[in-house]
This record gives sequence, structure tokens and C-alpha cells, in this order.
Amino acid sequence: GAVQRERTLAMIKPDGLSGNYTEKIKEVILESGFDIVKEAVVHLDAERASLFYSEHSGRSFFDSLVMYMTSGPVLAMVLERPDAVLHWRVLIGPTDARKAKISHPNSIRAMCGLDSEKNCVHGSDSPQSAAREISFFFGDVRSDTVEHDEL
Ligand code: DGI
Repeated sequence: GAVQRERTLAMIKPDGLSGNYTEKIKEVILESGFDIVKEAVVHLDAERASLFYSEHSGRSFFDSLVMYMTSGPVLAMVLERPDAVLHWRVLIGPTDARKAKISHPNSIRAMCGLDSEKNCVHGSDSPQSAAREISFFFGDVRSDTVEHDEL
């Protein structure tokens, strides 16, 4: 039967966009069997960036993270393929780009990230996070499904 496809939220963070990594990252995305279903360039303000990372609101690095995420536009993308959430997390590599350069040299964060904060890309960490984050950037995903079913 048909393989179940899944969606995840990918984001090229401000340093990825300003460093001109978008085309290279999109090449990796398409070579890895994802479709880019939606994309939008967005400049987050502090309120939106804080909401996106609200699970980290108590952390020592939170203010710095919000500053970084509002320092320039980001490119949000909905990626689709079987096991999209897990597959995209593997491709981007560990959170700390310095570690990625050692342990996962072919990962996207090894290619364009700098450290544990400026790590150039985001990926949803679970299907639940993916649903929330896709809604965050593109509106309610359930209304999409309804439109699709009615075709
Ligand atoms: O899901 P990830 O992005 O791999 O990692 P996460 O959910 O643990 O953290 C979310 C973001 O918060 C991460 O991409 C960058 C930032 N961050 C995480 N840990 C640190 C950090 N920023 C700083 N400055 N220091 C940290 O230890």
C-alpha cells in the first residue's frame, strides 16, 4: 500500500539566510526526498519568537535566543515525505553546531552553524511539535486536511 507521508516544520534561521545558505540547504532537502509544500520568509518580532520557543522561557539563554531569532528574517518551510520529522532531525544534526562539526560532519548544522545558539536551522522534534509549529507559521493544519478530503 501507499507509504504514509508526514510533514515537519523546517526553518532557516537568520544566520542561515544572511549567510546565503538557502540554495544549498534546499538542494539537500530535495535530494533527500522531501517536497517543500509551503514556504514563507518571515521576520519574527520578540513576542512571536518568544511564543515559538516558549518551552525554553525559563532558560538562561532565552533572551539571547530571542535576540538571535529576531535579528533578521527566517525562511519557514513545510517539508513532506515518509518519516519527515525524524528524517529532517537526522539531516540537521545535533543542536550544538560545534559538536555537529565533529560528530556529524555531513549534517546541515555542521555546514552552516556556529555554536549551540546560532545553529542556522530548526526542525520539529516530534509530530506534535510539527503540528503546532506548522500552525504557528501557516495557520491551522486541520483546515488543510479538510480541503484535501473534499477534492
Ligand atoms: O531542537 P533544537 O533546536 O536542536 O534544540 P533545543 O530545542 O534544545 O533548543 C532550541 C534552541 O535554543 C536551539 O536551536 C538554540 C537554543 N539553545 C539550545 N541550547 C542552548 C541554546 N542557546 C544557547 N545560547 N545555549 C544553549 O545551551
